[in-house]
Amino acid sequence: MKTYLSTAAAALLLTVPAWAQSALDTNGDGLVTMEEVQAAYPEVTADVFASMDADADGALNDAEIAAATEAGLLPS
Ligand SMILES: [Ca+2]
Ligand SMILES: [Ca+2]
Repeated sequence: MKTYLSTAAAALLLTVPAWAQSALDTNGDGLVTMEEVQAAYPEVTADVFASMDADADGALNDAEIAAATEAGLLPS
């Protein structure tokens, strides 16, 4: 049982934290595109999206979503 518990704990640690896995990522690919953002927040414009997309790859990763949320650009 002890082994089972530590294995479960390790699995939990390896799992992406719930807060990092955005509900915005509707197709679950780990990136949030402008379409996915706008599906939830139609008021987010391309300009706002671009300001959230720090590395300008056209999608938001966990770090960018966290930063955008912290900056108040996305509701948490
Ligand atoms: Ca996605
Ligand atoms: Ca990006």
